[in-house]
Amino acid sequence: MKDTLQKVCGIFCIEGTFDSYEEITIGNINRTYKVNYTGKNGEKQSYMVQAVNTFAFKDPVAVMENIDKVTEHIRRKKPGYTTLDFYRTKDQKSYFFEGESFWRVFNHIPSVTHDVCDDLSVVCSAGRAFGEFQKMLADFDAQQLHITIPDFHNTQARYEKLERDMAADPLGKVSEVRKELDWLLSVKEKACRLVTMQQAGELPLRVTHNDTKINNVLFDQKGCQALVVIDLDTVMPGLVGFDFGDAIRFAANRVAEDSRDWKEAGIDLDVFRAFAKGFLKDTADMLTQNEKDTLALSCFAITCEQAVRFVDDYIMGSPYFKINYPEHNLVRTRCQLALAKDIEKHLGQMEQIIRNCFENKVCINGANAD
Ligand code: GN1
Ligand code: MG
Repeated sequence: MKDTLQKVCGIFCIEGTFDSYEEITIGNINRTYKVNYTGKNGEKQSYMVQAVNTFAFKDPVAVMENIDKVTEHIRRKKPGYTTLDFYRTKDQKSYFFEGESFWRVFNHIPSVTHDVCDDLSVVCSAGRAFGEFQKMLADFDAQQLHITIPDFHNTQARYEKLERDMAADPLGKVSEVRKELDWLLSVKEKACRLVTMQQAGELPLRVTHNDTKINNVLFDQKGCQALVVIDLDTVMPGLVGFDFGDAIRFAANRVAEDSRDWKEAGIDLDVFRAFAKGFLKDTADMLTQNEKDTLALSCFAITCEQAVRFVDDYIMGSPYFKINYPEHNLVRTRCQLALAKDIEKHLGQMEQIIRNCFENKVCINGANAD
């Protein structure tokens, strides 16, 4: 691997001596490495080298074009705001394509990430970062964006693919997950409601991040203050609920997304409230009534959608998500299912928390929002 990384860094005109590298295991799609160099004057410098997964991203050049446009827009609006900066090759490209491998290199930002977090001020800060991200892109022309993964959060289309794959059942795994599948199919209408509303013109399309796991926020080195939202590969037109729901699905779960203790999965309402307060700080004023009314439901919808994606990948032999052991996607599915069931039970309370946030004008630093 060292030779490949060194070669890639050379192509992106990185100078100095290659010291070492480590693989960053966060992320279920791309392969990411931190490489450490000593520059000409003896200074230590690290870079992030990433191999984009071309099975997930069929047109990675389009991904890079989107990222360039979005980061440029943010830089123009907020000079001095931390952003990812991509290194260029000799011919000024932000990527290097060789065979199946699509490489890019960006700045390493000294920072901390959280996979799970029960510190409510940290959660609130993450919410604020994702809300601010969406606000910064509110005046970005969505027409300029390529659709990097079609129907990415089209829950209906995700269900339809699952149903096709269940019918084909190429590996004979469907009977093993019959219970999970039956439950998911039984809530299909509710899980797809956001998409149905969007199709009926009842929810507006915005520019959304679409992959708002809390570990896609870099925090300062104390781990408290959000610095920047990363992983912009899926920035596309979407619903506000995609970002809100996905963030809650990940950050407000009582256990990790792939915990073998999936029976313990469930919604932590304190984390939910803290994230909502942060997220709504910048977005509250721009949301329509329907958007406000469906924020809690979006958590249920996105959790079901994620379960559909994991179980589908499992029955197809896990071609999409990185796995560490054969049943990894099954464990992830069960964990999402347990979480979705718990969210469903608490929907009324979640809706009340959101209403309280609006009534209290989303006072991020002030008294409790409920
Ligand atoms: C993938 O790469 P990562 O871990 O940020 C996936 C998300 C899923 C997530 C589940 C392009 O995100 O949609 O929610 O795994 N990204 C893509 O952990 O499919
Ligand atoms: Mg991602």
